[in-house]
Amino acid sequence: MSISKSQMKLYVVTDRSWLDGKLFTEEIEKTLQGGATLIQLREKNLSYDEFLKEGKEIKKITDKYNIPLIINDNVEIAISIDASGVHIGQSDMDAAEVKKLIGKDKILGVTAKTVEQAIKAEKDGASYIGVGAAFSTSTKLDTRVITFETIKNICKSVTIPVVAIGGIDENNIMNLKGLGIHGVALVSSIFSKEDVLLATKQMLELTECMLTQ
Ligand code: TZP
Ligand code: MG
Repeated sequence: MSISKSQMKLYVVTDRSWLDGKLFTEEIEKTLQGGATLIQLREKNLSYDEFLKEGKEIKKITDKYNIPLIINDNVEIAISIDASGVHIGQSDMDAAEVKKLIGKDKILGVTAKTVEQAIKAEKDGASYIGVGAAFSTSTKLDTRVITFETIKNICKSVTIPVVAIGGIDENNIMNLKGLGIHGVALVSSIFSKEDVLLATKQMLELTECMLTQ
C-alpha cells in the first residue's frame, strides 16, 4: 500500500529501554496525542508471545488515533495483529518476499543506505524508505552515519516518501532542511524526555519548520 508523504512526517519508533517504570502503552499514547503520524513497534528482546501480546495492546491504541502501526522486522507478528505494515533493514528478510507475505494492502518500509538499495527497495514494493543514520546515535549500535549528499541523492532517486532516522533531535533537525526528506523517525529525542507528550509536540513543530522549504 502506498503511504502519503504527510503520514511520514513524525515517525515515532518505540524503545522500551527508556521506560524507567513508566507504562509503555501510556508513553506511546502520549506520542499519539502529541501528533505522531506513524508508529513503529520495535522490539529486539521480547519472546514471540510477549511481542504478540504487546502488539495487540499497541494496535488498539494506534487504531483509536487512526494512526498506522508498523512492526519492526517481524512479519509473523504484523500479520497476526493485522498491523498496517512491516519495516525491514538490509540484513533482514528480502523486501520482495516480505511484500508477498504481507500483501499489497500493507505498508512496507525498507532501510536504505545507498541509492542502489533505495531503488531496489522501491522496485521490490517498498511504500517508503528509511535513510540513515543521519547523525551518530547510541540507540542502534550496528549502524553508521551516511552523508547528507547520500540522503539527498536517495530522495531524488525514488518516488516513494523518504524518512531520515538516527540521532535526530531538537538541536540538529534543522540541518536536514532541503535534503528532500518527507519526515523524521525518532527514538531517543522523544522517549528519553521526561515529558513525552511535550517532546512530541516540540519535535512535530520543528519537523514542520524543517520541511518548509
Ligand atoms: N535505525 C537507524 S538509526 C536508528 C534505527 C532504529 C536509531 C534511531 O534512534 P535515535 O534515538 O532517534 O537515534
Ligand atoms: Mg531490522
